[in-house]
Amino acid sequence: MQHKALRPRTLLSAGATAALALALAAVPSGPAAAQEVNLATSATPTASYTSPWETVSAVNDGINPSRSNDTADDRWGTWPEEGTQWVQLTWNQPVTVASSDMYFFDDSGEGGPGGVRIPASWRIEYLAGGTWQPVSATGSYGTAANQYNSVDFAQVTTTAVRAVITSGAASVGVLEWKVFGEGGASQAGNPIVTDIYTADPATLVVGDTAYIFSGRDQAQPGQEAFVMNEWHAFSSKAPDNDPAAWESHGAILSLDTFDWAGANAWASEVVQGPDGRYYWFVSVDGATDNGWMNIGVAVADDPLGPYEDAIGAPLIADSTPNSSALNIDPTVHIANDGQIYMYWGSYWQPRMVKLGQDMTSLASAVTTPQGLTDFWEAPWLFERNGTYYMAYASNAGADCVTSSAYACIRYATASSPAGPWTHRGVVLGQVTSTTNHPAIMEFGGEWWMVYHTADAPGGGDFRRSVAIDELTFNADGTMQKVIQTTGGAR
Ligand code: FUB
Repeated sequence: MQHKALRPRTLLSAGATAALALALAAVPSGPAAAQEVNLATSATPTASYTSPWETVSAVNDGINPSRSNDTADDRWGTWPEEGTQWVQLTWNQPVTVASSDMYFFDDSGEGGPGGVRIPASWRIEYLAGGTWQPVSATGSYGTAANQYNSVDFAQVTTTAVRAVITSGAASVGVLEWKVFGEGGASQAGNPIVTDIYTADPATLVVGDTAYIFSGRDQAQPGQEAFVMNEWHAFSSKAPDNDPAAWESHGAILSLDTFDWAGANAWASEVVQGPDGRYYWFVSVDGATDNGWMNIGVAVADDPLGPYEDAIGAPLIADSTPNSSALNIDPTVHIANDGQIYMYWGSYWQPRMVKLGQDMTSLASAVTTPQGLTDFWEAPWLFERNGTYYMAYASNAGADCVTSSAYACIRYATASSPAGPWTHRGVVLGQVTSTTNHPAIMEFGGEWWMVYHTADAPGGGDFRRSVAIDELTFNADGTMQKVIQTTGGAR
């Protein structure tokens, strides 16, 4: 499925304020300035008619369809009503919009003939002074199946747009409608990706670019299990919790890269090795492991790949002496003296090993680190001012969680990356998903905590979303507890 979080198109920068003063009228296009985001997900959807078993909220739920007869998620349709129908998006504050992506629903071939088909024609209108006006489209209104139909138009500032759809062979329907622009309720704010579900972030800074690598949660609504087959990448020159700050690079690594892997593209980290190449340490299930996990390594010359399996087999498996009860969540760090350390583990069993300079071999026995109080899983190792920090998920302690089903992020410090560790407290409280997972980076003198929650529309424990918030150090090197923010709260 194609990821299309942000389309770097442009709007008039002065448009929002000026055009609002012009009584929400259309204003001409102008020079490039602001970056667009999909504003549809912050609108309230309504429709001329909705089939009783379908829902109009499907049109702006942020879920990308895989094809026009994709019924895996909710959809909007008008069967048995035909003729001219409309679906509308209304914002509680004016927005300035200039383009749209429309994915039509067509249920032919879904266990019967179905009553919804690609329409004969359609157009976009916007509310101006209490009346509906057609937008001035710069191209034609496409009616292709199995893809988004993109329309650019002279930007308008308005509180509502609607797609007026004329049926052809049967009733009409929409799987997803994106409307790109700026304004409305603030779009800044976590989670930073809402058109797919993302989890287990890992950060990497290379020059002037910050990267977030994440897993992708593909569980269907109500499905209480991880379904994770690929890893995605996002980059930014100015990291922030505004989704517009992040460019999506789509799925750049999948289970297919590892011939020996069978399932579970879980938590990972990308690290630049001594040879300058990028090593992506991943948690994956082997093809025949029946639910137990391994750590594999992929390698590439560029942070965004293409990646290939660096070993052709797991780096860590159940057969590795003294491995963890669940061999997941690798974190790798090259210390100031050049030695390379990897920590990982779950089920209260952290583990540590030194890696060879090739990043793909073990250079020590596996040991059990000391001092990681109430460790559950998800370690993240980094260094600041000569002190080593280990952040990790914990599911114990009244200072941490309301129930052991959830996790906070604790941290410990040490003068050596091998420990021993001294527990320092909680740096990130319980989140809305049961799992919690830290990644920490410095960029441009600011520190950031990247994690995941269940906060995206339709989210849940198995439909998580990556978030980012500022991380503050005290003068003595301890970390303040992160203030978690959501949509526009900063
Ligand atoms: O996403 C699957 C697993 O859940 C990760 O490996 C853990 O860190 C937890 O987030």
